[in-house]
Amino acid sequence: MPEKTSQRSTWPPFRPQLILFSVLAAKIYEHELSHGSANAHALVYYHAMLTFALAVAVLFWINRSMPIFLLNFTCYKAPDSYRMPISNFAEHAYLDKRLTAESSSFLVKIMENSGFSDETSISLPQGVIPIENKWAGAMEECQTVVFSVVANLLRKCRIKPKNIDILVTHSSMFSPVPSITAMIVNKFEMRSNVMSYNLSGMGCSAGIIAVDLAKDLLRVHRNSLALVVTTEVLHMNWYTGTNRSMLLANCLFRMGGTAMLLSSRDRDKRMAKYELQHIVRTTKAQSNKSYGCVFQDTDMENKKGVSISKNILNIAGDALKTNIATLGPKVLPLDEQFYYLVSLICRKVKLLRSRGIYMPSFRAAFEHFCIHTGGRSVIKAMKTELKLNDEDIEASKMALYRFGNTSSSSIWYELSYVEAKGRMKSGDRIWQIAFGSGFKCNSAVWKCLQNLSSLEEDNPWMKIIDSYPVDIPD
Ligand SMILES: *[C@@H]1O[C@H](CO)[C@@H](O)[C@H](O)[C@H]1NC(C)=O
Ligand SMILES: *[C@@H]1O[C@H](CO)[C@@H](O)[C@H](O)[C@H]1NC(C)=O
Ligand SMILES: *[C@@H]1O[C@H](CO)[C@@H](O)[C@H](O)[C@H]1NC(C)=O
Ligand SMILES: *[C@@H]1O[C@H](CO)[C@@H](O)[C@H](O)[C@H]1NC(C)=O
Ligand SMILES: *[C@@H]1O[C@H](CO)[C@@H](O)[C@H](O)[C@H]1NC(C)=O
Ligand SMILES: CC(=O)N[C@H]1CO[C@H](CO)[C@@H](O)[C@@H]1O
Repeated sequence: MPEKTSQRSTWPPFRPQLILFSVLAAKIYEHELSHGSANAHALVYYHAMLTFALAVAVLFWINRSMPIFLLNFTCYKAPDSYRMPISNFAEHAYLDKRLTAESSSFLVKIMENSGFSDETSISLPQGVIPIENKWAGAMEECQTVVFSVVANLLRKCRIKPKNIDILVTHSSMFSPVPSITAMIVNKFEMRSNVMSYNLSGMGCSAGIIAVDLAKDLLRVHRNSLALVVTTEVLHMNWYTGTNRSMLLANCLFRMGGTAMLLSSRDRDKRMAKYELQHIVRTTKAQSNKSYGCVFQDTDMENKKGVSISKNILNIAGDALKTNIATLGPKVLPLDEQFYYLVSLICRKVKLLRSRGIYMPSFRAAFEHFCIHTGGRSVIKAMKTELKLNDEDIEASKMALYRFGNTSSSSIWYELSYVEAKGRMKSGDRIWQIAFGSGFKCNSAVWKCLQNLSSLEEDNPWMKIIDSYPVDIPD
């Protein structure tokens, strides 16, 4: 069963009652007219109906679904001194006396096949050998990323911190007391009545959940501004045991973070970059297999780590199918929906048994795709599954290559890539798909509102974009 989508149908309001009422009114009016008598009566009814129509129009206007705009966003770009080349990583692995020789070579082998460049970054405190799991280091990493993206964003949008009404942060593994939202409110001296929410533990796909929450809050509190910050702090997560599923997580993640400014103010439409169209959330946590797929646990030596299951691809595929089943009807053109429906029926009545379900072509519904950088194999599987071409997955591949698995913020690095390439045009539709522990698959659909310049300052791809795409052998 697809999870209930977050787009509730409060629109239009009280539909059945309204229709019944209109029909009754019309019948009475018709009856009066057909009897030819009582012109005055008819006039009264006529007026009553007019009043009624007006009331309905006002009600619709009040309840109209409010557009949510994305004004601007920033992605963290680490300075060059934070680089973690693969050779460096190998040194970390081999010189760490806590790791067995076997574990070290396993880590290095994974790294060499990761599709990462030598330019991905980790935080400075994490760069010491052997890597220490120190709280102070984690705090420093978090503050470096979060303060930098928020400061840049506020500057970009020329917004004062006091103008922020809603603040939502997300970090899956790192949950300090007081929370990251408090950290931001303290640093930027926000208002005392700012509505702040910190999400944690919700995995790599929860950047979209944070946007979803902000969206709902913006609809309730009209004319507001929401700041959404999503990041992952890696510092405390260096695993030194021997369980391979847990060692995986040492390799994959890199420093990164995103801040975005959402608005429900009508006047922001002229300036906004994107308008939010849909958010579809799917969780597969009902099933034990999905639930245990990405799992924090202790190994036999009581060392804490996050294990990543071998069949993550299948589980992700499953979650994706459920997500698409809800998203498809909202975005696909009618002919694609028709083929999909026919193939479903054929399968139900056991016609064409050998063929699978028709996978609709999402290229008809979107111009750009931002697929979570869950690793080379994930991106490759998505490409075949969704029938995409090389250009569609270019942003994902390059973001993985340059920035690594930046968890929940990866889809924003990809969006920046498309912008930096100068491909984002007014009216383009963008699909962001994120996967994460739970197991969850979340989609966000945006529409671009203006032709975006490729020369924007503060794009993480600025200055380097011309050297991409690079060829990465499969
Ligand atoms: C977003 O920020 C950049 C960098 O400051 C700026 O050049 C651009 O105009 C902004 N875009 C919008 C739509 O405000
Ligand atoms: C590694 O950890 C996972 C999760 O706790 C567990 O299911 C698996 O059996 C462990 N593998 C080994 C070889 O200990
Ligand atoms: C899922 O796991 C729980 C506890 O481990 C168990 O009680 C339950 O029966 C399992 N459910 C299924 C469908 O296997
Ligand atoms: C990247 O992060 C996601 C979210 O935790 C994880 O599911 C995925 O396995 C990671 N990438 C790889 C290559 O495993
Ligand atoms: C965007 O660019 C296209 C062509 O590249 C042009 O036809 C269109 O008018 C532009 N739209 C806006 C809003 O500037
Ligand atoms: C919902 C949620 O994740 N709340 C967290 C907010 O921050 C505090 C402190 O960091 C956590 O303890 C909560 O779990």
